[in-house]
Amino acid sequence: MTAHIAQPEETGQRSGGPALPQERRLVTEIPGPASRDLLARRQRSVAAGVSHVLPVFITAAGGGVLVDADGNSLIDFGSGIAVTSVGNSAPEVVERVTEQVRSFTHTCFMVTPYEGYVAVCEQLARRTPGDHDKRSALFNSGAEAVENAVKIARHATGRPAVVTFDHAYHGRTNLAMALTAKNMPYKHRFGPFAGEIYRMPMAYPLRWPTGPTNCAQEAYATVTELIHSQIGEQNVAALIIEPIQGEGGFVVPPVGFLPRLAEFCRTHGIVFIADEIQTGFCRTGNWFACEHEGVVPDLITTAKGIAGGMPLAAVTGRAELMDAVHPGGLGGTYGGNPVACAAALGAMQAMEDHDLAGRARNIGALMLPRLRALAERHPQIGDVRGRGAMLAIELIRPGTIEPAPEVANRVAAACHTAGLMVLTCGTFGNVLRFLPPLVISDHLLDEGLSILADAFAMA
Ligand code: PLZ
Repeated sequence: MTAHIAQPEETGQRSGGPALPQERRLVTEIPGPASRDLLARRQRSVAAGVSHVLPVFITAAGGGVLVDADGNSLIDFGSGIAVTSVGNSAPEVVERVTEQVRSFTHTCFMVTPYEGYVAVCEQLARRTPGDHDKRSALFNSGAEAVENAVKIARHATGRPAVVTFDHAYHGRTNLAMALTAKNMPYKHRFGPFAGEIYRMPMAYPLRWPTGPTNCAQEAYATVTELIHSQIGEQNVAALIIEPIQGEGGFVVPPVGFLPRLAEFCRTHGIVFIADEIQTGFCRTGNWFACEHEGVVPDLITTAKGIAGGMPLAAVTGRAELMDAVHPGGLGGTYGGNPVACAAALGAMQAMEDHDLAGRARNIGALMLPRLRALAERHPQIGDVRGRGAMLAIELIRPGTIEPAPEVANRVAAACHTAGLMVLTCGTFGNVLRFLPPLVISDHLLDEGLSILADAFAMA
């Protein structure tokens, strides 16, 4: 017999969004019978290569909770990988999307344009770092934005080489895979990869061979020396970097590294691309993570948080670079779809109205001391790091920096069973990351942190 899939109205709610009861509530084991039935259907119809973190099938979400098909309500510390920063089904997003869907769903901006696309580009010019003249182009996914940023940089400079970093993540399309560092699961047997990509050491304080104090200075010296000796500055179109690395382990470069790299790029006519796909839109306590050190990128790639969960991505940058490309050289059928643009305008409105950058700073201020206290008690926690509401702990074997992915996996699994959604990441799979929706309540944050502490006590 097939288990009954609980509908939102049976769990006391007509729909998702912030009106959902902001509580953790477990009514079955995780996953429950309805989710297990759906999992069986999934296994018969969805390709095995597309995986999941936790097979609870979601029927409603909002604020800081995810409600599943069995009527369980889980605390969300993942935001669908840093996407629903304004919360799931945020009213500002729902209203604008509903209105747009009723008016028209698609024309293709390259066929007959519409205002929403232009309005999103105006907002991007206003919100991204730097007060220079800017242009934007809109796409569907982060990987597509990254591909296009590289196209634009190569076209504008007439140079071939692109510099990327250890632990980088830039997506799953062919060029983006080439830029991404980690083999499993992203690249294994998917080559050959795009050419003219050069990987440099990353300023990773915990793992820098001579220690964190020397990291910024030595990493900068190594990177610039390698670019000079192995590529030649004049052959480099672009350097692409995440201001805080995401999938690669929430690696926060030491202060000074990013500004010096940006300066080096400026000196040599290299396009500095900040990939803010995970860090952008208030996540780190500023609209963009580059702002923490006053870095002004030439091009910036955005996606995820931009549109409250609707698929939208952008490349924004200096007008002279963006406009270097001939008409027709950039685009795509769905890029800047009107419904996604309406969602983005609603999401940015919500970020501004509710000061979500400020809220991200509050979340950091609330969580960091608790995570540091946990690290005092558990020697497997080798590092606590992050900014705003983009935080992580790295698990190691006590007394070493040897990665302990099994501890990360055990703690994550215990959190999931207790109704807390957490994600892991890192080149070595040994980092627990925390990305709550910025609209989550203090009491859910607090309860989530207690669950995490209990999970550590058991691990
Ligand atoms: N650049 C910095 O974080 C996406 C990947 C999830 P897409 N990160 C989540 C997965 O396993 O596929 C990401 C990112 C940074 C680019 C991307 C790619 O964005 O929208 O997933 O293509």
